[in-house]
Amino acid sequence: MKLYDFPMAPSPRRVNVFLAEKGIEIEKVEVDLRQAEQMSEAFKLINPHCTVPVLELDDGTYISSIDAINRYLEEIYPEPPLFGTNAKERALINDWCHYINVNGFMAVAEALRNSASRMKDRAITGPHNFAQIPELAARGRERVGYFFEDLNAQLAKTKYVAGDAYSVADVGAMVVVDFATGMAKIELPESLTNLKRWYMEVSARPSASA
Ligand SMILES: N[C@@H](CCC(=O)N[C@@H](CS)C(=O)NCC(=O)O)C(=O)O
Repeated sequence: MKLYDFPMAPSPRRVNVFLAEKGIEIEKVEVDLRQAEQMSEAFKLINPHCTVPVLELDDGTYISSIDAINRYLEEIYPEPPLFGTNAKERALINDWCHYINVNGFMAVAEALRNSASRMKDRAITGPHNFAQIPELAARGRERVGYFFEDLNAQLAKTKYVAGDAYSVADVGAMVVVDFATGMAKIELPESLTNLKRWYMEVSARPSASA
């Protein structure tokens, strides 16, 4: 098994943190996004969507979405469970992962990719170029604010994002908070005390440095 990776980017980090939680070490191949290596003809044969992470299985199969990669790893390495231990837990974790992808990750990406000068004409990932739309950057920042508020409200009720146990939903949400506050420079409001309590706890786990 091999992971096509770029450690500075949030999406591969969601797999790297997951691997660290499982205590798994696998071969990694760096795809330098700063050099646009994801757009090369050689990499398009690995992932025509031109994104990282990609997991290559020993039989040459490629898996290119974060959730599919982490689910595959969960089946191969079930301990510790990060996708829940029964039908209800799995459903809630999947629910939150979907919410985090659509309203967290995509909102930060919308804010960043429509404003950063290095992403000119790269407002959306993939093989096709799209121009930036400044209004979408502003909308993305607004959406991230609501995402923080929603997580804060959830974390008033639960210890972790999807319930009492740490799960892949916490991995996703932590990486999105770091993506927002780091690359997109969107501050976490001091008033969101539940979110801050959770964020400090999950960020202190050894896996967070992956
Ligand atoms: N397929 C991934 C998305 C992966 C993704 O967006 N990766 C970004 C890095 S965070 C990327 O490869 N960007 C390439 C680019 O900016 O052209 C998913 O499951 O959501």
